[in-house]
Amino acid sequence: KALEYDLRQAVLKHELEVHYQPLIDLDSKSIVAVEALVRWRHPSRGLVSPMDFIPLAEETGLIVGIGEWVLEKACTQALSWPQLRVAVNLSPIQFRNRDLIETVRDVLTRTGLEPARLELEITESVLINDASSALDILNALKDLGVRIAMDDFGTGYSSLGYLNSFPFDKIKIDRSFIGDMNGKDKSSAIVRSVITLGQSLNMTTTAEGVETAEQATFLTQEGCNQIQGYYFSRPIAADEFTIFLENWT
Ligand code: G
Ligand code: G
Ligand code: MN
Ligand code: NA
Repeated sequence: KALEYDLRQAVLKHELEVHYQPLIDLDSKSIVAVEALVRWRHPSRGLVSPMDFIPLAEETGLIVGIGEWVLEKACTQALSWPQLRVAVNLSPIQFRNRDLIETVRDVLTRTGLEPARLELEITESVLINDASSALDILNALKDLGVRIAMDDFGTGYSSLGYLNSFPFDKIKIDRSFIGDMNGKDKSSAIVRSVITLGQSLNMTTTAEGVETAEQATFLTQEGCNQIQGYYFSRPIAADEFTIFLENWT
């Protein structure tokens, strides 16, 4: 309850921040996109991870307002990085909210961000309960011109058939597989086959949680399109990201 009160206050007191993590294209070695990740700068607890407040925000419904704020913030910020796409995470609660399509359309109009530069990340869980309405929502989002990424791929319960049935532009391979890779092991085999799957379905593949040069090399050899992880940068504040971008060669 105390935390719920604090979270309501956080929104009013502007204690939420958006941090940004680069996605690197392996062909061009350039930064092609950035993922927006929310943080809470709590007056006494310090920087609170979304893992510690998104669940509460979901239970209380606060996620709808917070999510819209993150979306608008990220789209506005992306205007100052014109060469990049911006990826924003959507909670299943936001996904099922009846106003989602209108909200996304309004934010695009208000900010003037080109829709094709916005990528919405959803997890497999949104597809499970009601696949036919999920398909309607995804198609409506696609009609706005935004891109859709399947986040944390491999951790949920959805079948491979879902990849075929839903209009995903990108598959983000969950970082647990990347962290476990060791050349000849099972995780490497899974990562390799997801990359192949993405290629045959004409979807961009992104590997998350890349922390070492070895992982980056393996992913490059296997034909992964983009990588993201601490090896290049942790999620950082917008000002810091602008400098990071200027120094990237
Ligand atoms: O940045 P990281 O620790 O910091 O994020 C932890 C989890 O919180 C991840 O699963 C990430 O997808 C999620 N997350 C981060 N930012 C947002 C956001 O703006 N909206 C939603 N729904 N989830 C987010
Ligand atoms: O669920 P989603 O993929 O949106 O979450 C992104 C999360 O992954 C964030 O918490 C982000 O801080 C974290 N993250 C990003 N890069 C790395 C990495 O290289 N290693 C680890 N362990 N976590 C990472
Ligand atoms: Mn994500
Ligand atoms: Na992920």
